[in-house]
Amino acid sequence: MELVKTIYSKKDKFPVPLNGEFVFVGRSNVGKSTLLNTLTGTNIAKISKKPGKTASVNFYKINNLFYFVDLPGYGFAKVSEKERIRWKQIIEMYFESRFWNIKIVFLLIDGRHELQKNDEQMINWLKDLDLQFSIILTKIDKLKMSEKSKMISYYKRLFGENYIIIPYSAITKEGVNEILNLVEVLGGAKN
Ligand SMILES: Nc1nc2c(ncn2[C@@H]2O[C@H](COP(=O)(O)OP(=O)(O)O)[C@@H](O)[C@H]2O)c(=O)[nH]1
Ligand SMILES: [Mg+2]
Repeated sequence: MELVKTIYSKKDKFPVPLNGEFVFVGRSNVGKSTLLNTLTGTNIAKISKKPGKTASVNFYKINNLFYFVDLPGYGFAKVSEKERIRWKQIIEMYFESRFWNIKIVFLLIDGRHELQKNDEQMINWLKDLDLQFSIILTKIDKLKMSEKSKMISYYKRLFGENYIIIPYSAITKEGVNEILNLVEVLGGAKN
Protein backbone atom coordinates (compact mmCIF):
# COMPACT_ATOMS: atom_id res chain seq x y z
CA MET A 1 0.00 0.00 0.00
CA GLU A 2 1.27 3.41 -0.92
CA LEU A 3 -0.10 6.81 0.07
CA VAL A 4 -0.45 8.54 -3.28
CA LYS A 5 -2.49 11.61 -2.53
CA THR A 6 -3.74 13.70 0.36
CA ILE A 7 -6.58 16.11 -0.35
CA TYR A 8 -7.00 19.09 1.95
CA SER A 9 -9.13 21.42 -0.15
CA LYS A 10 -10.75 22.12 -3.51
CA LYS A 11 -7.38 23.23 -4.82
CA ASP A 12 -5.94 19.73 -4.55
CA LYS A 13 -6.30 17.41 -7.53
CA PHE A 14 -7.73 13.94 -7.14
CA PRO A 15 -5.57 11.04 -8.39
CA VAL A 16 -6.44 9.15 -11.59
CA PRO A 17 -9.41 6.89 -10.84
CA LEU A 18 -7.93 3.38 -11.44
CA ASN A 19 -10.25 0.41 -10.99
CA GLY A 20 -12.53 1.76 -8.29
CA GLU A 21 -12.19 2.80 -4.65
CA PHE A 22 -13.09 1.39 -1.27
CA VAL A 23 -13.92 4.02 1.31
CA PHE A 24 -13.37 3.89 5.07
CA VAL A 25 -15.23 6.26 7.34
CA GLY A 26 -16.24 6.53 11.00
CA ARG A 27 -15.91 8.44 14.25
CA SER A 28 -12.41 9.42 15.22
CA ASN A 29 -10.69 6.77 17.32
CA VAL A 30 -12.98 4.01 16.01
CA GLY A 31 -9.94 2.13 14.66
CA LYS A 32 -9.86 3.20 11.01
CA SER A 33 -6.09 3.63 10.65
CA THR A 34 -5.49 0.36 12.47
CA LEU A 35 -7.87 -1.42 10.08
CA LEU A 36 -6.16 0.04 7.00
CA ASN A 37 -2.82 -1.17 8.31
CA THR A 38 -4.25 -4.59 9.18
CA LEU A 39 -5.83 -5.07 5.75
CA THR A 40 -2.69 -4.12 3.89
CA GLY A 41 -0.10 -5.55 6.25
CA THR A 42 1.64 -2.19 6.54
CA ASN A 43 2.10 0.56 9.08
CA ILE A 44 1.49 3.43 6.75
CA ALA A 45 -1.75 4.79 8.22
CA LYS A 46 -0.85 6.75 11.33
CA ILE A 47 -2.42 5.55 14.55
CA SER A 48 -2.68 8.63 16.65
CA LYS A 49 -3.67 9.04 20.24
CA LYS A 50 -4.65 12.60 19.40
CA PRO A 51 -7.84 12.80 17.39
CA GLY A 52 -9.14 15.90 15.69
CA LYS A 53 -6.12 16.71 13.56
CA THR A 54 -6.52 18.53 10.22
CA ALA A 55 -9.16 16.87 8.10
CA SER A 56 -7.93 15.34 4.85
CA VAL A 57 -8.87 12.60 2.39
CA ASN A 58 -6.06 10.10 1.92
CA PHE A 59 -5.79 7.89 -1.15
CA TYR A 60 -3.83 4.69 -0.70
CA LYS A 61 -3.01 2.80 -3.87
CA ILE A 62 -3.38 -0.98 -3.61
CA ASN A 63 -1.54 -3.23 -6.09
CA ASN A 64 -1.74 -0.48 -8.70
CA LEU A 65 -5.36 -1.54 -9.17
CA PHE A 66 -7.61 0.42 -6.86
CA TYR A 67 -7.65 2.74 -3.87
CA PHE A 68 -8.44 2.52 -0.21
CA VAL A 69 -9.73 5.97 0.67
CA ASP A 70 -9.41 7.18 4.25
CA LEU A 71 -11.94 9.89 5.10
CA PRO A 72 -11.42 12.17 8.11
CA GLY A 73 -12.93 10.86 11.34
CA TYR A 74 -15.91 12.66 12.82
CA GLY A 75 -17.46 13.14 16.23
CA PHE A 76 -14.43 14.47 18.05
CA ALA A 77 -15.80 16.91 20.60
CA LYS A 78 -12.87 19.28 20.81
CA VAL A 79 -12.75 20.58 17.23
CA SER A 80 -13.91 24.09 16.42
CA GLU A 81 -17.07 24.87 14.49
CA LYS A 82 -14.84 26.03 11.63
CA GLU A 83 -13.07 22.65 11.50
CA ARG A 84 -16.42 20.85 11.62
CA ILE A 85 -17.64 22.80 8.58
CA ARG A 86 -14.38 22.13 6.77
CA TRP A 87 -14.73 18.45 7.61
CA LYS A 88 -18.19 18.34 6.04
CA GLN A 89 -17.04 20.26 2.97
CA ILE A 90 -14.10 18.00 2.28
CA ILE A 91 -16.17 14.82 2.57
CA GLU A 92 -18.89 16.36 0.44
CA MET A 93 -16.31 17.29 -2.16
CA TYR A 94 -14.94 13.74 -2.12
CA PHE A 95 -18.36 12.09 -2.52
CA GLU A 96 -19.46 14.51 -5.23
CA SER A 97 -16.27 14.04 -7.26
CA ARG A 98 -15.94 10.30 -6.89
CA PHE A 99 -19.27 8.64 -6.10
CA TRP A 100 -19.22 6.98 -9.52
CA ASN A 101 -15.93 5.24 -8.77
CA ILE A 102 -16.85 4.02 -5.26
CA LYS A 103 -17.29 0.25 -4.94
CA ILE A 104 -18.39 0.29 -1.32
CA VAL A 105 -18.15 2.42 1.80
CA PHE A 106 -17.03 0.66 4.97
CA LEU A 107 -18.63 2.45 7.88
CA LEU A 108 -16.73 1.68 11.07
CA ILE A 109 -18.68 1.73 14.32
CA ASP A 110 -17.27 0.93 17.76
CA GLY A 111 -18.92 -2.40 18.53
CA ARG A 112 -19.16 -1.57 22.24
CA HIS A 113 -21.62 1.26 21.74
CA GLU A 114 -25.05 1.71 20.28
CA LEU A 115 -25.45 3.86 17.17
CA GLN A 116 -24.48 7.50 17.74
CA LYS A 117 -26.19 10.53 16.28
CA ASN A 118 -23.37 11.34 13.85
CA ASP A 119 -23.18 7.74 12.63
CA GLU A 120 -26.86 8.01 11.85
CA GLN A 121 -26.22 11.24 9.93
CA MET A 122 -23.45 9.56 7.96
CA ILE A 123 -25.76 6.63 7.14
CA ASN A 124 -28.48 8.97 5.90
CA TRP A 125 -25.91 10.77 3.80
CA LEU A 126 -24.70 7.49 2.25
CA LYS A 127 -28.29 6.45 1.56
CA ASP A 128 -29.09 9.80 -0.06
CA LEU A 129 -26.07 9.40 -2.31
CA ASP A 130 -27.16 5.85 -3.15
CA LEU A 131 -23.80 4.48 -2.09
CA GLN A 132 -23.45 0.83 -1.16
CA PHE A 133 -22.15 0.47 2.38
CA SER A 134 -21.28 -2.17 4.91
CA ILE A 135 -20.90 -1.86 8.70
CA ILE A 136 -17.70 -2.92 10.46
CA LEU A 137 -18.12 -3.31 14.22
CA THR A 138 -14.66 -2.56 15.60
CA LYS A 139 -12.85 -3.50 18.84
CA ILE A 140 -15.08 -6.55 19.21
CA ASP A 141 -12.29 -8.18 21.25
CA LYS A 142 -13.18 -5.85 24.11
CA LEU A 143 -16.58 -7.48 24.54
CA LYS A 144 -17.43 -10.60 26.49
CA MET A 145 -19.14 -13.33 24.45
CA SER A 146 -22.63 -12.43 25.72
CA GLU A 147 -22.19 -8.67 25.15
CA LYS A 148 -20.81 -9.39 21.72
CA SER A 149 -23.86 -11.36 20.60
CA LYS A 150 -26.09 -8.70 22.12
CA MET A 151 -24.43 -5.90 20.13
CA ILE A 152 -24.39 -7.92 16.90
CA SER A 153 -28.13 -8.63 17.25
CA TYR A 154 -28.75 -4.97 18.04
CA TYR A 155 -27.04 -3.86 14.82
CA LYS A 156 -28.68 -6.61 12.77
CA ARG A 157 -32.07 -5.51 14.06
CA LEU A 158 -31.24 -1.90 13.32
CA PHE A 159 -30.08 -2.48 9.74
CA GLY A 160 -32.12 -5.49 8.74
CA GLU A 161 -30.89 -8.01 6.21
CA ASN A 162 -29.93 -5.50 3.53
CA TYR A 163 -26.56 -4.59 4.96
CA ILE A 164 -23.52 -6.68 5.62
CA ILE A 165 -22.40 -6.32 9.24
CA ILE A 166 -18.89 -7.53 10.04
CA PRO A 167 -17.73 -7.91 13.65
CA TYR A 168 -14.00 -7.19 13.62
CA SER A 169 -10.96 -7.00 15.85
CA ALA A 170 -7.46 -5.82 15.05
CA ILE A 171 -6.25 -7.93 17.98
CA THR A 172 -7.82 -11.31 17.17
CA LYS A 173 -8.10 -10.56 13.39
CA GLU A 174 -11.72 -11.69 13.47
CA GLY A 175 -13.53 -10.30 10.43
CA VAL A 176 -10.39 -9.39 8.48
CA ASN A 177 -10.83 -12.14 5.88
CA GLU A 178 -14.48 -11.28 5.48
CA ILE A 179 -13.56 -7.67 4.70
CA LEU A 180 -10.82 -8.73 2.26
CA ASN A 181 -13.21 -11.15 0.56
CA LEU A 182 -15.74 -8.39 0.11
CA VAL A 183 -13.05 -6.22 -1.47
CA GLU A 184 -12.11 -9.08 -3.78
CA VAL A 185 -15.70 -9.84 -4.76
CA LEU A 186 -16.29 -6.18 -5.59
CA GLY A 187 -13.40 -6.06 -7.96
CA GLY A 188 -10.31 -5.48 -5.93
CA ALA A 189 -7.60 -8.11 -5.62
CA LYS A 190 -6.36 -9.53 -2.34
CA ASN A 191 -2.96 -8.31 -1.19
N1 LIG B 1 -8.76 -3.54 21.45
C1 LIG B 1 -8.74 -2.99 20.23
N2 LIG B 1 -8.18 -1.75 20.05
C2 LIG B 1 -8.19 -1.23 18.81
C3 LIG B 1 -8.76 -1.92 17.69
N3 LIG B 1 -8.61 -1.13 16.60
C4 LIG B 1 -7.99 0.01 17.01
N4 LIG B 1 -7.72 -0.04 18.34
C5 LIG B 1 -7.09 1.03 19.16
O1 LIG B 1 -7.94 2.17 19.13
C6 LIG B 1 -7.17 3.39 19.10
C7 LIG B 1 -7.55 4.24 17.89
O2 LIG B 1 -7.18 3.57 16.71
P1 LIG B 1 -6.95 4.31 15.30
O3 LIG B 1 -6.75 3.25 14.29
O4 LIG B 1 -5.90 5.36 15.41
O5 LIG B 1 -8.38 5.02 15.12
P2 LIG B 1 -8.84 6.10 14.03
O6 LIG B 1 -8.86 7.43 14.72
O7 LIG B 1 -10.23 5.67 13.67
O8 LIG B 1 -7.91 6.04 12.86
C8 LIG B 1 -5.70 2.95 19.08
O9 LIG B 1 -5.21 2.99 20.40
C9 LIG B 1 -5.77 1.51 18.56
O10 LIG B 1 -4.70 0.72 19.01
C10 LIG B 1 -9.33 -3.23 17.92
O11 LIG B 1 -9.87 -3.90 17.02
N5 LIG B 1 -9.28 -3.70 19.21
MG1 LIG C 1 -6.86 7.55 11.92
